Order: sequence, then C-alpha cells, then structure tokens
Amino acid sequence: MKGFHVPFLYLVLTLGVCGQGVAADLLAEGSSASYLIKLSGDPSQPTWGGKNVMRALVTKLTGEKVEDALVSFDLDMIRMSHGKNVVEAAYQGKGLYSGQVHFAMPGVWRVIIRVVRPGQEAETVRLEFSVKLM
Ligand SMILES: [Cu+2]
Repeated sequence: MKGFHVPFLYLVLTLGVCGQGVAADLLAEGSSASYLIKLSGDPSQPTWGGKNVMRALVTKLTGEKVEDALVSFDLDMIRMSHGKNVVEAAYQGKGLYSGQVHFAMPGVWRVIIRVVRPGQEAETVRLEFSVKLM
C-alpha cells in the first residue's frame, strides 16, 4: 500500500506546480474559425501607468504555429471608449507576435486581435483582461 501512495502524491504535487506556472503567465485565450490565440503580457499582470507589452501566440487549431501573419491589437475599455488604440504587433518568431501598448486607465479592457495571412480572410479574436493600478 505505501509503495503505491507515495509516487501518487508526488505526481499530484508535480502537476499542481506546472499548472500554476501556466495560469500565471496566460492572460486570456480564445479562438476564431482558424486560429487559437494565447495572450500574455510583460509584466504578466497589465499595469496602468507603466510600460506594457502584449504578446499573442498564434497557432492553427491543429497546433501548428502561424509564422506569416500580420497581427494587430485593437484595445479599449469595455464600459467606456478611450478612442482608437490600435497597435501593429511585430513578429518575434515561433508564432509569437508582440507590441508595446498603452492603457489610459485601470479596469477591464478588451483586445480585438486581428490576424491576416496571405490569401486568407482576416479573422479576429476578442479577449478581456484587467489592468491593475501599479
Ligand atoms: Cu476608462
């Protein structure tokens, strides 16, 4: 009995730690008809009054990384508009697109991530996240 219980506990603890790491780095995720997008930030918690970078990891629904897209972030708050705030993301390799963004206020924001690939219709993914006070 003991021989069975100890390895089982070890497995549960290991999975628990890995799961926390993923949750802390991932801001939001969602998909369109063709793409899955995982959104993260630097700092990992978007913060008002500081420098923020948004990163979108773009893959096909099959998991293959998308390397030939033009990606932009259309940012605004969900309960009030702060005007047009569109950032073209730069390709960083390995399916990752990033851009420096500005948040006018702390609160709940949305980003409409637009993905355009050669010969394909543009697709968008809308995600929400919160911006904290510094
Ligand atoms: Cu506002």
